[in-house]
Amino acid sequence: MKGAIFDLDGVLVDTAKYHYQAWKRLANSVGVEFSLDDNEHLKGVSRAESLELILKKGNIEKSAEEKQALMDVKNEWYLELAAEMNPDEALPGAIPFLESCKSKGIKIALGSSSKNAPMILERLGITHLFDAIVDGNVVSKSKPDPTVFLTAAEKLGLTPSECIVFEDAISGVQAAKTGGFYCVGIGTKEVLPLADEIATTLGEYSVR
Ligand code: B16
Ligand code: MG
Repeated sequence: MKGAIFDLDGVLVDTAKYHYQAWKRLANSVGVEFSLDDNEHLKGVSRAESLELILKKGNIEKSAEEKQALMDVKNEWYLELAAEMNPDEALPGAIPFLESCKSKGIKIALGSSSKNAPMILERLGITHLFDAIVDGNVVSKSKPDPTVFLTAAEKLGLTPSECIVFEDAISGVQAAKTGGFYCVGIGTKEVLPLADEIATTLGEYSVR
């Protein structure tokens, strides 16, 4: 492995629970039920496409302006929940794993769908560890499209076969595999059957 590409939410930091809470509140506010299982299909998916999935589930039509207002309110709720975040909310083993990659000369990139990624990296105090940051502000095609990971590899000056992608989302594992990457799924085999291997956390992966 010459390069390691990390998803953010659910791999490096425990923000997936905040996305879930904010989407559930938003869905319920427009009369749509929203379960943990529904949430699995939103992980890694952009804000706009996540809203489309919720509206589709409820058979709800909204104008472009109404959709923008709903996305804004969801993000406001998400940011309220994430406001108190500090380095303790990095997932187990995540920061030591990034540091050990760095010390071995492995290039490090972020491959996230989130437009809030730069703020979250700052809160965790880990921005300086990244050689490249590709997020929802840079790439408009959302996972499962592989563009986010292909752009990250390109920015590192590496090919997909020289990199490993670490992902917790069904859409993200699909994106990595479509892009030609080896993919470590952070989670369970049941949820992420397409991953090349599974680890519960990055801490668990680093000790192998
Ligand atoms: P935002 P990741 C993704 O981040 C999240 O998994 C997904 O739940 C979220 O909707 C998406 O970012 C967009 O996030 O609303 O902050 O722009 O897992 O690709 O790091
Ligand atoms: Mg994720």
